[in-house]
Order: sequence, then structure tokens, then C-alpha cells
Amino acid sequence: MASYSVAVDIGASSGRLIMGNLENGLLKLREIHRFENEIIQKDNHFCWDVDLLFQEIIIGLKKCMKMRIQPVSIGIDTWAVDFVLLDDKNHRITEAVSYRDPRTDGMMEEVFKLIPKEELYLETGIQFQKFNTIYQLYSLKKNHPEILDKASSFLMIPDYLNFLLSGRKTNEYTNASSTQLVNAFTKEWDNILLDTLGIKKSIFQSIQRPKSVIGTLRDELVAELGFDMKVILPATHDTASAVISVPEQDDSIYISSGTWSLMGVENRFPICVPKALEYNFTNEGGIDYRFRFLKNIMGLWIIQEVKRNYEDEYTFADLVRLAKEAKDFSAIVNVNDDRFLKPDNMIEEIRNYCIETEQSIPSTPGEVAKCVYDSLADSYFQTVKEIEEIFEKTFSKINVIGGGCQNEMLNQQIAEVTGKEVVAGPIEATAIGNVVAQLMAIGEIADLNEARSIINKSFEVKRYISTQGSRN
Ligand code: ADP
Ligand code: LRH
Repeated sequence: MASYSVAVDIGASSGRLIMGNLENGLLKLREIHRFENEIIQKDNHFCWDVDLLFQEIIIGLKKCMKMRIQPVSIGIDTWAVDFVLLDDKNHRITEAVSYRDPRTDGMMEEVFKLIPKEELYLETGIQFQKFNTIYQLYSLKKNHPEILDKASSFLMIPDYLNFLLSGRKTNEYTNASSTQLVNAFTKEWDNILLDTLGIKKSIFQSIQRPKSVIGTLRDELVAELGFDMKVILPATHDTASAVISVPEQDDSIYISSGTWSLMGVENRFPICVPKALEYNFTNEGGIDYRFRFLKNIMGLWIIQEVKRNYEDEYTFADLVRLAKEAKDFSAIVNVNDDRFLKPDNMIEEIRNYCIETEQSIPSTPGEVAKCVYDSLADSYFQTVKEIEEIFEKTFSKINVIGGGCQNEMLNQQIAEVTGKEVVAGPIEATAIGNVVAQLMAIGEIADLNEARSIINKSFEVKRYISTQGSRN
């Protein structure tokens, strides 16, 4: 009988429970439940409603019961860097504050006073983003030391959801690496760094790797659901799960395209050379210690906010169509400018940027959307150049995975600006990576090579080439 595994994949904009199993050597997926995720305001902070997210997981599991399918395991992945703290009675004592909250403003500079930027990079290999966990924790230390004093456990979002499911506390490796507190070489919490920052080490759990079985469901949940299952760690950082599913690893650069665009390549070791620091590339941990050498690009967050500012009058597909119709409009913004991280109004922020840089000002929804897509394509092009410079080689393909790969216009545009073949799909790359990690843990799939070959056979991809021909 087939073993069904449930992937809980929660991105910054939406979450889903997807069940996966092997059938005649192919991976079959079945979506069970989908829900929205968004930033809410609580106690003057931008936060995630982590309790609601847990309820959505339970709703999804109840749907499995209705379908009369009993999964053998569950694995959770979410976005990175954010965390909660528990007290010694395992009560949550902080909100799940979002990385878009301004509490980290100025904290990077404070941390650099204690440890030089270059040293931090050489130890962790992690890119500098003002919202990394290290700066979030340092902000607590400076402004609310009483909370850190009271804390007994530090759990990242998937770790916390796993705790609610199983009662077990862990810190999973791929997500832990995004904190900028894990040593890239020992792959353990960097105790010297923690001492330097004055953050107590005792709140951190020992780091566990993807494919670890951490336990089973809590008794109360077994009673509520009517079944038990293994709780397994996939690569709990969503991007690390997504990268498992990149269909063509050789000679290609990936873009994991969702709320963020994560653009890079997979490596066997971290690359902390000066150029990588200068261009702000990260070396986040991956499954089987494959490092994700990539750059965070502001991504489709910008269009999500534009859509929200137009009060959801247009769908994503509408905005793509309108952008196509606005073909004569042209203006480019620097998508990675922090001003686009959480502006009051994204459309106004884009317009102001264009005014300040003396470009045409987008006025219609089509012009605004065209400006966003053109700017993303421009940023991808710059990033390709940086990767090729660092690796001293040219890559022939770009793999776009995740929800954003449904944007055919942007896929074609990436092919046009880079001159490279664009391979689009799979859309649910993250859930797929999550499922195969569970299937590896329970011995249904032998290893990463086999997992990737199954993924390649199981999911169709679409190809786009430049109308000018390949320029490699
Ligand atoms: P995350 O997991 O980071 O929340 P997803 O991988 O679900 O994000 O991708 C969401 C993005 O996919 C949206 O921001 C949107 O831009 C894009 N998208 C989804 N559906 C379509 C569509 N039909 N056409 C174009 N883009 C789409
Ligand atoms: C994408 C992602 C990305 C992180 C960001 C916080 O969902 O996990 O890899 O940098 O969210």
C-alpha cells in the first residue's frame, strides 16, 4: 500500500497542505487544503497569526480523515528568519513578529559595532538583510531584555508548529542557517558569536537535520483526529525545500519565485569570497549540506502589494495582461531598495521612486504592473551577471519554480533579457521538496539523486527561449 505524506507549506502569502505518494515510480500530489497568510497588526507590531496557521493545519488534517486517507507522516516548511520564544513552562511569550516589522531598523549597525561585517560573513556566509534573526534578537536584547531573560526556548516558525503538533522542541538546520547565527562550516550555533552579542545560548535547541523523525502527534491531537502519524523534518525553510525540486541542476541558475525571488545555484560548500560579500549573496543551508548560494530579490511581494492597493480589483493574471497592454510604458525601480520592504502604499512608493529618478510615472494599473515586472527582470539580469562573475563561467539555463512561474510573460521576459533558456516549473516545488524529504526519511526514496530523478519524471516543465535566439 502506498505511503502518503502530508507537506504543510506556508509561504508569506498562502499556505497549503499537499499529500504526496509514489505510484509506479512517479510522485503523485493531491491538494487537500489551501489558505491565505498575511501580516496582521498586534501590539504595534507587524505579526503572523501563528495560532490561526496551526488551526489551518488541523483543518487540513481533518480533511484527510474525511477523504479516508491516513497519512503516515507530516512535514512543515515556512518562510525563514522569524521565531517565537517560550518560557520555562513552554508558554509562548512573544508574538510571531514579522520580518517586515521595523523593530530591526538600525540594529545591523549596532551589531557591526560588536563584530565586523566581514567577520560575520566569513563565519556564517549569510547575506546582510536588516530583518535576519540576529538583528531581531538583538533588537529584543536592546529594547526588551526582560523578554530574553524570561525566555527558555527559541523556536523558529516551523519549529513552533512542530512543537504544537508533537510536543517536541527542535531547531531544524536549513531554517536555523537563515538566522545568521549558525557557523557555515561547523553547521552548529556559533557560540562565540552568541557570547559576543550577549544572547544566552541555553534558549537554542540542538540543531537537527532534514529527514529526522522528531516524534508523533500529541495524544490530544490523536484523539481529535482519529489517527497518529510521524512528524518529520523536511528542509523546514521553504526555499531549501523548493531547491530540492529544481528540475535541471546542471548548468543552470534557479529562481524560486514567490513572495520573494531567490536566485542562485546549489553548492557543496559555502562561498564567502569578497565578491560574494560585495554583491550580498547568501550561503544558506540545504538538504544533505548542499548550500544555497543565492540572492534575495524583493520578488512578487511588490505585485502582491500593488494588487492589494487596488483593493483586489484585479487578479494576478489580470495584472499580467494589463502589463502586456501597456507595452509602450517604461520605467525601472531598484526592487531591492528597502523602501519597498513594507511601504504604506506600494503604488505610491513606485511612483515616488520614478519621480525622484526622473523617469516616466506609471499611472494605470497596467503601467504600474509593467514597471514591476520590468524591474524584476532587470534585477534578475543583474544577478545573473554577478553569479557568472563569481563563478567565472556562463550558465545556459534559468529554472523558475514556485507560484511565480505561472507568469508566462515574465518567463519570456527573463529569456529575452538574459538570452538564456528559461525552464518553468514545477509550481509546487516547495511542497514537492517537502514530500520527498519525508519519503526519504521513511525509506520510500533512497536518496537525493533518486528524489530528483523522480521529480524530473513526474512533473512537466515549460520552456521559453529568447526571440533573438540564445546568447550563450
Ligand atoms: P509564497 O509561497 O511565497 O507565498 P507562491 O509560491 O504561492 O508564494 O507564489 C505566489 C505568487 O505567484 C503571487 O505573488 C503571484 O505573483 C504569482 N502567481 C500566482 N498565480 C499567478 C497567475 N495565474 N499568473 C501570474 N502570476 C501568478
Ligand atoms: C521565502 C523566504 C526567503 C527568506 C524570506 C524571509 O519564502 O523564506 O528564503 O529570505 O522568505
